[in-house]
Amino acid sequence: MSNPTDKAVEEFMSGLIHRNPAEEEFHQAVREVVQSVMPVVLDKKAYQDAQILERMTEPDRIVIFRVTWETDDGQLRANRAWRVQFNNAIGPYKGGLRFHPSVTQSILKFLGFEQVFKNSLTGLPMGGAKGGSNFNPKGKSEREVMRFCQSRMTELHRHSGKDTDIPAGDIGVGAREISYLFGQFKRLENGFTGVLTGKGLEFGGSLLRKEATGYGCVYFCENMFKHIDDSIEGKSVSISGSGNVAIYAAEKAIELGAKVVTLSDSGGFIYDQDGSDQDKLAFVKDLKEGKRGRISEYADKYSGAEFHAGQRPWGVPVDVALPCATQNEISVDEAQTLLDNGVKAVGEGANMPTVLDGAHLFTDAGILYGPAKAANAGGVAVSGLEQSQNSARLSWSREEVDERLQDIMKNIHERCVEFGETKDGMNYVNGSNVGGFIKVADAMLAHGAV
Ligand code: NDP
Ligand code: 2IT
Repeated sequence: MSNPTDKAVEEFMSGLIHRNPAEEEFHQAVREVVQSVMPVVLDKKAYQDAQILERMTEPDRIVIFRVTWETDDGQLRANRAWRVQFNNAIGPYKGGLRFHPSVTQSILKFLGFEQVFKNSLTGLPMGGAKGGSNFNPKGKSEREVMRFCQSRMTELHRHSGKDTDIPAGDIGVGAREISYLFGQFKRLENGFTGVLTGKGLEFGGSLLRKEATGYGCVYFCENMFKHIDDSIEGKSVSISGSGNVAIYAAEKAIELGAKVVTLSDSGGFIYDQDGSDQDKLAFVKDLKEGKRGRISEYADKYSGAEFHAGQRPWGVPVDVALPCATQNEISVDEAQTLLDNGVKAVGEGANMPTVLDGAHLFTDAGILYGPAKAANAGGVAVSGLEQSQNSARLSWSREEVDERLQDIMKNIHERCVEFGETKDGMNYVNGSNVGGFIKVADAMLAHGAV
């Protein structure tokens, strides 16, 4: 290994892996960042003296607790829950909660770590955190979900607060769960504060928070296209997932004149060769947000669409791919297939949806590759705007929030260009990692040994 940067990355990673055994997702997320920021660290002795990388990869704290709750037929159940408070150098801890049976500490550490850089990129004063539980909301009754959320908040409220840590949604945590969590927080604290974001509009939520991640992802793609004098208009788009992020990414892409041909869930994907439209999306919203149904029902309803059970959508030739389901949902082979089929842009609505070697393929091919911490930052950005509105005790119009969201996505793009464009071309991975890193690292330097 002749290159000093590569050598420093490997030395750092071997220590990190030793300290955090069997946390593969966390290793993956850290490796991607360290590959980008190591040249900056090697160039600045103050970062090395302050052990900046070692400190930024160690969460401030992790709270692990048991959540006991009762089923409708009176049986007791216990789940494990976490809150990973990763870094509060530039603002109170901020990040979502994930309820999914696959949740582990490694997954929440990777998500919390990513959130630190993402939140820094938004330009808003937010630190990074993530939490969640291996609880599976699927198949549970409304009352069971409510009892789980209440029991979870009974512990979590000690660690939350509008100036301490502000949770929000993620996979398996939407408006319903946030509402139950908020209700219990309010009751325990005897106070009405903006302690969660993604709240209902009736009790302190922000217009456009629901749409923000998906819309923001498409705005980021449009900024990438603009940078090469192109546009998403007229492009074919494949989207994975059919949850909060996927639905609103599809809505905005269609509104901007793109043709959305796929959606998916863990059961498979639908291919709609005619392209989806706002009416079909209204059906999906009702199916997923209301009835909690399966995406296969789209193909039952619309005869032009096919359902491919047990498969992901990346084999369909498209101009733009928007992975909006979960981590590591684009394998190396799938990344290669997308490239072979002529993909021009990939915008990551989900967190870390592409395996590391697949991400390298996208960057090396020189396509427009918008990594998650830049492309999906619109959700947490509007969460930040929800907090601002709560503090000011007012609410902005939909147009006002949308304008701010568009500005924030444009600024994030500019920051990526500032730190990622070289004579060899544009590298959004380096741009977002370095752009997010510097602000947090400098704040930590300023704070001294804490
Ligand atoms: P939802 O729970 O609303 O939807 C998740 C979607 O992804 C569902 O269609 C689900 O299918 C599918 N999915 C989840 N896990 C898997 C899996 N292991 N394999 C295949 N499909 C899966 O979550 P969101 O839309 O909120 O989140 C999607 C992604 O976006 C996540 O990576 C999240 O971290 C990220 N994100 C979310 C933000 C937000 O504001 N909500 C902000 C930024 C990023 P099924 O129903 O079958 O499980
Ligand atoms: O991954 C994410 O950025 C989120 N799930 C949203 C976090 C938030 O605090 O709105």
